[in-house]
Amino acid sequence: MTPILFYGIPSGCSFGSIVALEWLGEPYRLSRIQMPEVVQSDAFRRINPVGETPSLKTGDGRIISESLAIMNHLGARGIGKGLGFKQGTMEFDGLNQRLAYLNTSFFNAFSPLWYTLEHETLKPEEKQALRAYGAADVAKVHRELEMMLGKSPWLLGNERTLADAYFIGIARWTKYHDVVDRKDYPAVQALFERLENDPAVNFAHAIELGEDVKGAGGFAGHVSLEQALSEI
Ligand SMILES: N[C@@H](CCC(=O)N[C@@H](CS)C(=O)NCC(=O)O)C(=O)O
Repeated sequence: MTPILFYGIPSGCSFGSIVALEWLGEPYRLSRIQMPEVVQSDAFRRINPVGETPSLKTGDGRIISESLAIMNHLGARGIGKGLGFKQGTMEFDGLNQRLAYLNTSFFNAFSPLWYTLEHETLKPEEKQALRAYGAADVAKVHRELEMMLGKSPWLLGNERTLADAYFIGIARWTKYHDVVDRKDYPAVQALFERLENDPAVNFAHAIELGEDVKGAGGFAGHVSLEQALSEI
């Protein structure tokens, strides 16, 4: 069966997995999961018991959850395209290190900010403390990424990898929180702009917006959660 990526809307971190699938170019389908309602439903918990996207149903019917695991799965399929590397090589370790950083430090820096947006009952002083914590952390990870990038165009040097695909899905969250000006981090800004001009990133934006788009060739259409469940 054609793999299915379960992606969360609005603005899920699964965005990077959509970009990765487009770059890979192999056939895949998408299943659109509304957050928080559907992602936390009993039906979706049959896909991922922790009630989070992304999850990937592989061609042989297994379910893989967690962005890092999905990226490494897709990376292994994309070795010939330079998207991933053979485990045990220096290049694999480098990619895994970047992905781990993005999936922990970078992702988590935004957590207090999302929490303040999603919990309206917080007291003003609680909101203020969480926002200050998030703002400082988001600035810190931007400083760190600027240092990691140095003069390189991509997160691993001269060629794009799945680390860049995952990066863009998280980096665009600054537009919701307004805590850093990315232009203060020129290498991060350049990477962001390079990716925003990438057809796969434009495709992923259009998918999130519910537009009718074709992609680079691998995308084989949407399936409902019900249909995906019936294939398990
Ligand atoms: N560690 C997981 C985190 C996944 C995660 O937090 N997903 C969010 C969207 S970015 C989600 O599905 N949240 C459920 C909700 O909003 O109810 C990963 O990296 O895949």
